[in-house]
Amino acid sequence: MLFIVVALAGALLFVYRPAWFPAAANATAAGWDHQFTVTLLVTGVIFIGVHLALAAVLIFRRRNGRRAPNGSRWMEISWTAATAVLFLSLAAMGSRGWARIPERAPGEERIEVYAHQFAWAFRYPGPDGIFGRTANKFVNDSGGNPMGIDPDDPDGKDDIVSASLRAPAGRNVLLLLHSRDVIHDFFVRELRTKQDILPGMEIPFELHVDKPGVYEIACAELCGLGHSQMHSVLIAMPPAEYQQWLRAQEPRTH
Ligand SMILES: [Cu+2]
Repeated sequence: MLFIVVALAGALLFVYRPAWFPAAANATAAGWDHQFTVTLLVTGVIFIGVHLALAAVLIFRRRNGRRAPNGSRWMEISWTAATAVLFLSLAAMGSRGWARIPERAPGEERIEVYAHQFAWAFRYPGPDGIFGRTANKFVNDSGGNPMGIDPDDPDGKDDIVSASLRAPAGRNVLLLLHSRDVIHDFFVRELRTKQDILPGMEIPFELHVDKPGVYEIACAELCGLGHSQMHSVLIAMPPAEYQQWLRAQEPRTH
């Protein structure tokens, strides 16, 4: 009876979905959802089938007082082979999902992401299209310079620094991820993607959001006491509105 209850309760959880993912924000994320649904269906049907079969065997044995046969080599070989085929097929489907990750396009917009304990900062290169030099000694959070832009570098004069990430919807944007201290992780649930950020490395991340909207950015790597407070927002805007916003930004004053 316990096996039957476990099997049916497990199935009900997925049929009624008391909690589920937020809507996917791009085609890659929708691809992951599809893969997840297929995996869940296949493994779910097997899970319920195995539990019901086990329950049936137990009931049958009790009624008839018969012992189960000691084993069957043929059956063991066939379900081991079937499991191998199943998992390899799911893995092959999954690698098709990886192949759908947006590709880098020449001339696409670049935005730098700076993670630090326990906040996010974003930098746009400004009208000249060039990011100014940075160095740790120039880092000044209260002075609005969380990435440490060199005040003597003319390329940095027009850089725009923001506490939230604005990006044009429907376009590919190359994010360049940096960490100032420990390992953090850039995570947007609607993109179904997490990317670790390692100090001392610049990690590229192709961002593509189909629909304008506001999405939470969370740190998905336990990075210290304030980890749970480390979030920001990704604001995907219609491209024209985004350009307008960029033009309206004051360049840094120091
Ligand atoms: Cu973090």
